[in-house]
Amino acid sequence: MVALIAGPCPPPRMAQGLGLPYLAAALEEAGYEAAIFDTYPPRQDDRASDDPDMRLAEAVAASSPSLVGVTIHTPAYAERVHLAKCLRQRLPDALLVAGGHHPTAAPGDLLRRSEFDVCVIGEGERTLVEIAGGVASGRNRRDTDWLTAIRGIACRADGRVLRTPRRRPVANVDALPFPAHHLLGLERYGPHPALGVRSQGLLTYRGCPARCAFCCNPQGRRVRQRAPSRVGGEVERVVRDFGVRGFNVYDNLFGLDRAHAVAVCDEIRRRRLDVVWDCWTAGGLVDAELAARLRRAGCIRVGFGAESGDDEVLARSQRGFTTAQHQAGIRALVAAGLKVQVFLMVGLPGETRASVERTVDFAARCGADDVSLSLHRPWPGTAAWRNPRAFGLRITRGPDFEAYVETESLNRTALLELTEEAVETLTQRGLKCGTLRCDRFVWEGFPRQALGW
Ligand code: B12
Ligand code: SF4
Repeated sequence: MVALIAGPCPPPRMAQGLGLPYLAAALEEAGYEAAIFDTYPPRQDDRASDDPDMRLAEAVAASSPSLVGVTIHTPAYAERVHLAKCLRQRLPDALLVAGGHHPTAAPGDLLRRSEFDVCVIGEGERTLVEIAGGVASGRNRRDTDWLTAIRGIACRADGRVLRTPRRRPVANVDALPFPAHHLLGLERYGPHPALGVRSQGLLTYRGCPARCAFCCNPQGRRVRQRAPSRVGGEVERVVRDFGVRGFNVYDNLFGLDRAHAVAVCDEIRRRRLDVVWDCWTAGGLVDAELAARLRRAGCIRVGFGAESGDDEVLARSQRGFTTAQHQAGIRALVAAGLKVQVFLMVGLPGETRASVERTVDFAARCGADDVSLSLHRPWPGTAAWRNPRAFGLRITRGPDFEAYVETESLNRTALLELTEEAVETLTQRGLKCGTLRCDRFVWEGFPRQALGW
């Protein structure tokens, strides 16, 4: 039995990332039993631990897994290290495997400082199945020789961290089974706030050829498309088997390959499924015609990664788009009747007071319905993290990957104040403007109990 743990959330759940459902499907296809744990068990009586991670570890241990996999995003680093400690207490012999963006970017640190036995680097389907095969044949966590023969991992060997040769991403993504939605307990899910109905993630391709300095580009640079008929088949199955009518398309840039995007829209429409969905794009990748197709296929909302209203900042961030391209894309989407939420950051390479003003102006003028304006948080695995000086940034790092940036002309306090002022200005101008604050739960000690976790 393999237990997989996603970044647990307080109930009700909303659209889940697709990593664990894809991993679980690959395990099941290979003949292994898998379970997904994505919510902290509530504290039902006085005997239950106060610590939500310990309650989760106890719930996982009740199914006696020999292998436990945990997804880690950087802002949750310290919490997942603590979770691993709880898991180790309850499951002294289970192999603890970490995967996802953080272990991919910084496996050595995680292995040195936590109870995890293995970090899986990059896409995990093939790698996890091989690890599960080893565990099923009686291999254990104390003898690491067998692990060193598996590509695409980091593990401890003779007291050192050892990285095995790289594993290439799955070339034919159509060969992967559909995500294991049946393991998610979809009846517990609440409606997605932007779609108004229960929703699930969906990918029409993996990869991103762009090189944005602030992004860890989780899927590698090579684009691997799914056949539109496979995408349509997955949508149809989720609607039919689980009564879910909403989809969050997690493609990095919808419209990157126009012909593929058109074929996906047409395929969804052809199946007459009465679904609503949203997706992410940037620049002028979606023009008027593609926007109209999106609308006809059930797309009602688009997240738009404009990032800055200043061309110099965009160029120094290697964003690959100009403000004029962003503006054209937003206009086309709005004209087609789609709701657009534009995402912007403060603190990118080359940021100055004047460039922040241009970002505020852009947000106010661009025609989007909603604006999300956040402070740039640097992630390991990004070009900016690896070589901040090349981007004119200074990055101060804390022990648990809490990090903040300073630009050539703006220090941390100034950037934070400018972000807050910008949100206030836009709100005063009548725009719906928010900021991504999820990371504060972790970094600023937000009392989790207050959320009922
Ligand atoms: C959907 C999504 C969410 C959802 C669901 C999150 C989730 N549980 O996955 C929500 C809205 C909750 C969310 C929240 C946040 N997210 Co988010 N999110 C995404 C998004 C758009 C898609 C994820 C996805 O499903 N990908 C498709 C699947 C197939 O790929 P995958 O998740 O990478 O999984 C594969 C591998 O990574 C690996 N793998 C993953 N987990 C594991 C576990 C094991 C055991 C193994 C072996 C392998 C493995 O195998 C998987 C299959 O190949 C990504 C961007 C992206 N394109 O991936 C950002 C992304 C993951 N998010 C990111 C961030 C920063 C956040 C937030 C911090 C945002 C914020 N400031 O609030 C929060 C943090 C949440 C938390 N506490 O952990 C960053 C992560 C950067 C980093 N270094 O950690 C990303 C990469 C966006 C970006 N480029 O900046 N997010
Ligand atoms: S921010 Fe988007 S476009 Fe840029 S590298 Fe990351 S996934 Fe690609």
